[in-house]
Amino acid sequence: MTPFDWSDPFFINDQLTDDERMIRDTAHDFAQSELQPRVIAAYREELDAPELFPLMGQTGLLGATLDPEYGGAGASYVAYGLVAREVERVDSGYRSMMSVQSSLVIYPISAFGNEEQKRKYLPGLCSGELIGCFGLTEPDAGSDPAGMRTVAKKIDGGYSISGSKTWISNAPFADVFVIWAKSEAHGGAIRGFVLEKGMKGLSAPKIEGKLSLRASTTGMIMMDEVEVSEDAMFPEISGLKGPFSCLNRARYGISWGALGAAEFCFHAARQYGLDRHQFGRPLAATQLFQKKLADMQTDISLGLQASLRVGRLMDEHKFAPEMISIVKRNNVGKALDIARQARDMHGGNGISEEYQVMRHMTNLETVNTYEGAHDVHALIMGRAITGIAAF
Ligand code: TGC
Ligand code: FAD
Repeated sequence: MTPFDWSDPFFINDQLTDDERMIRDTAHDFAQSELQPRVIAAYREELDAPELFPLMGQTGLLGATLDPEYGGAGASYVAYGLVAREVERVDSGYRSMMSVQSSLVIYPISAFGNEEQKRKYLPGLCSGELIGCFGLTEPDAGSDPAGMRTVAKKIDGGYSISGSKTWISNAPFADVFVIWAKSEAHGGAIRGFVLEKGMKGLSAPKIEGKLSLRASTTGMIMMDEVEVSEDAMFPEISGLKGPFSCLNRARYGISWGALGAAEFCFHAARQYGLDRHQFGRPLAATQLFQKKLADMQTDISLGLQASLRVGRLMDEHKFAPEMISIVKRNNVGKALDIARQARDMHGGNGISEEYQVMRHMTNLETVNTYEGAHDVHALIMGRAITGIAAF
């Protein structure tokens, strides 16, 4: 009989290619050696960490799936998911920094940009010399981005962009801003623009005082008649399918990442239960404790297997966005439950920064909301099941 591996019940490891295992191990070593030693203080003090981008870039973690011609690693979507899992095993905020850069900035420039935009931005974004952000959400348009108010007016030789974006990861220290706006010259259709730090009328104040994702910097983007040339606009892509195509990639990565955070919490709860004695025996010797661990292991292993399947379908260009809604919604929701349970299973120690489970728990509250809130993904699935949009 094959022995059971409690930490990899379905042998995910055996289902990966040699390249994917190598990328995962590289990401794991980087996350444990560079990110783990910083994260407790970074979270406590809400530190900005732009210096992490070149470190991630040198390790090949930015733009992993991009063609090497533009600075990427040409890796599979499964490999990208494995990187997200290893980074988020340390902190969702660090994964956020990485996945915004890869899926929401590098991806749209590579998929929708003209050759000049690709040559100008992609190598620097992949090396981490440039930092990018993605502005879709607005103060009055979150789950419903079609309601955005940011507008691009045609001027001589280009466009003048006005409006505000909020809750934008990386914005306060970003060099490159991918901005979605309604273009008057295109009948109000949503178009994508690449703005640069230092443009007149552009500012990106930090949002202070988050109680979640504190190791990731978040800001607003204020645009007051920011003038850009014609070639700042993505030439072809029009409508919400532009930004939504980017979200597909980021949401998929999050489905793996959240399970990295969940695995951290599961492993920590298991070890705590083995080490901690009450009533004359380890907590792990109690039925309730074991049931909780069994539920965690079940949700993590089913979720990983599902994300691996979706990743393989993405690599074969055979995925539908609703598949991604299933794994983003399920895996993040389950990871949040697991982190809450792990916090409880650590007793009083569970609220201490030292044990780290509560940091994961509060981070996952954000992950459950951004990139399509949990219930919004249910509605995306509901529309596909019934043919009726219930938004
Ligand atoms: P709807 O009518 O459904 O679609 C409009 C057009 O878009 C196309 N489309 C997609 N294309 C590619 N991929 C997808 N997933 C797509 N979903 C829709 C669709 O075919 C249509 O194309 P066309 O050619 O006919 O115009 O649009 P709707 O306005 O009814 O959308 C409803 C809904 C709920 C699906 C959508 O608005 C939604 O997903 N809302 C959630 C918003 C969201 O996820 N925001 C994320 C902001 S970025 C972020 O949070 C980054 S945090 C990252 C980090 O720090 O890690
Ligand atoms: P709302 O849309 O107001 O939703 C509030 C609640 O109502 C949710 O529970 C939602 O599920 C529910 N709801 C909404 N519509 C319906 C409906 N029709 N039926 C039933 N329930 C509904 N955005 C970016 O563009 N770029 C970024 O880099 C970025 N980074 C972020 C980083 C952080 C830390 C956070 C917190 C957010 C970030 N976001 C970013 C924004 C994020 O995508 C939005 O917060 C998210 O899409 C939800 O929008 P909202 O906050 O306006 O909530």
